[in-house]
Formats: sequence, C-alpha cells, structure tokens
Amino acid sequence: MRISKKVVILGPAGTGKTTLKKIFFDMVSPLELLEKSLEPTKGVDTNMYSFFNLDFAMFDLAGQENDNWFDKEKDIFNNSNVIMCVLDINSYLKEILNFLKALITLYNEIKINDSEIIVLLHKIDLIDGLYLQHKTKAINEFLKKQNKKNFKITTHTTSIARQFFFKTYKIIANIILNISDQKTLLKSAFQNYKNDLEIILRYDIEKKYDIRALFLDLNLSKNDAIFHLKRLEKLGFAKLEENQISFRLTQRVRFFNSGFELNKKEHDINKILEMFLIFSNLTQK
Ligand SMILES: Nc1nc2c(ncn2[C@@H]2O[C@H](COP(=O)(O)OP(=O)(O)OP(=O)(O)O)[C@@H](O)[C@H]2O)c(=O)[nH]1
Ligand SMILES: [Mg+2]
Repeated sequence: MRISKKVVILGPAGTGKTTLKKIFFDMVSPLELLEKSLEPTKGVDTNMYSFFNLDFAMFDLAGQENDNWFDKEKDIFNNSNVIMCVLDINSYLKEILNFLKALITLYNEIKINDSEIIVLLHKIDLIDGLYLQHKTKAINEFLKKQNKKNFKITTHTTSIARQFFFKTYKIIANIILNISDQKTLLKSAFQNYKNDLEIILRYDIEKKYDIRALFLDLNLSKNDAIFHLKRLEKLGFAKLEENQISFRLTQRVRFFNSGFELNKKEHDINKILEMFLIFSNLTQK
C-alpha cells in the first residue's frame, strides 16, 4: 500500500529553503548553488517525490510572501505532515524567536493535527562556534516554553558549506527516513553500497578514469562497475562519460568527503551506507 504525505518548507526570505531542497532532494551541486544564487521563490514551488512506498509533495513557500502564508493563504498548511522551518542562524535572535512564535501561534490556531515541526537553523558556516552554541540553546529553551501542547518540534543546525555538508546530509537522510515511517532499513540492503563508498573515497575529483580501473582496483566487472557508477550518478557523486567507458567524480564528493574526513573515527560506516540507500531511493516524480 502506498502512503502519501505533505511537507511544507517555510521561513523568512533568503534563508536557504530552495537551496536545501535542490541540493538534497534534486541532487544539484552544492558548489553551483553557493556560487550562483537562485532567484527568490515566487508563490509556491511544488515538487513530488517518491521513497519506497511513500509519495510526498514538497511545498516550498516564498519567504517574501510570509504575510500571506500566515494570513489569507494559510490553507496551504492544511493536511501537512511536516513543516520544515528554515531560519538563518545569523539573523537577530529576536527575529528568529518572533518567527517561531508566529509559527506556533498558527499551528495552534489551525490545528495542523499530525504535523510535526522541524526547525533548521541554517548557514552555520557564517557563525562563530561559541556564538552558535549560545544562540541554539536560547532557541531551544524558547521552544520548550512556547510548546505547551507538546507537539513534536525538533531543531537541527545545518549548512551546505563543505565542512558541514556531511552533517547536513545525515540530518536530511534522517528526516526522510522519519517521514517514511521506515525506522530502520534492512542491513542487507545497504551492505551493497560498500563499493559505492569505496569508489568515492578512492579516486581524485574531476579527473577522468577508465571504468576498467574499477576492475583493477575493486575487482568489479564492467556491468557491476556501470551499476555502481549509475547509482553514484543518481546521488550526484559521479558522471559516466564517453558511452560509459570513463567516469569522473563530481565536486559534490569533495563536499561530502570533507565532513567525512573530519570525523572519520566517529562514523559508523553502516550509517553512511544507509544514507546512500536513502538518497538512491529518493526519486523526483
Ligand atoms: N553561506 C551560506 N549560504 C547559503 C547556505 N544555504 C543557502 N545559502 C545562500 O542563501 C541564499 C538564498 O538561498 P535561497 O535558497 O534562494 O533562499 P530561500 O529561502 O529559498 O529564499 P526565498 O525563496 O526568497 O524565500 C543563496 O545565495 C544561497 O546560496 C548556507 O548553508 N551557507
Ligand atoms: Mg526559495
């Protein structure tokens, strides 16, 4: 049986909502989006995705039209299951708290029954670590006080910059997993992503390799090599070229690897393979 869900992304203008969606749901290159900004969203951008037996619609709202979303157009939140609120952690604390207050008021007013709120405190690459800690703590304490009805509200700190990309990748993977209600994925299913991880750790970025390298280095037959590379292509990590005789790893690998290298010891390899499984099964419809 298929299940359907609705996710609404909102937040003040320019906080990074569309960027996050494009990078993690549409696999667009983070480098591209850091270098060249997107146009501000107008109205609402809607995309449909599937993930195993889940179909979900994402409504990406224009920050410039928040007055409308909180008032005349609040029907947009009807039947939503997840409200993803993206805030720029570099904004004034007062502005952040006011936005959250308005959101909680709206939530209580229109009783978005089953919906949970996920707050992303975004652009942490632009803030000093200690200041980030203080600000996050203040926001969490504020939410605890405001949330008298105890609905589900969680906060995460995120960024698309290289040093935080891996951390954010993991957060978004968990969000997708939670939306789908598939709490744990079968271990056997992600074990076969070991080769994919091996490939992105082994080769240099943007250098062209013959796919026969995968036979020599990892003992993969031509068909298996193409299978793994196609999967990496879907994840945005590789590009097959010249009629599938050569490949290159993309800049996205550099973003992914930076965070990975930083905390290698802490990482549970199974968690990483599970992340690959999650994003490989996310498809835009
Ligand atoms: N430094 C930094 N910049 C970011 C990050 N994420 C997004 N940006 C930048 O933030 C700017 C705004 O991004 P958008 O995704 O268009 O913002 P939005 O929230 O969709 O804005 P509206 O559509 O107007 O509501 C762009 O210039 C992005 O490159 C981040 O993690 N760090
Ligand atoms: Mg936008």
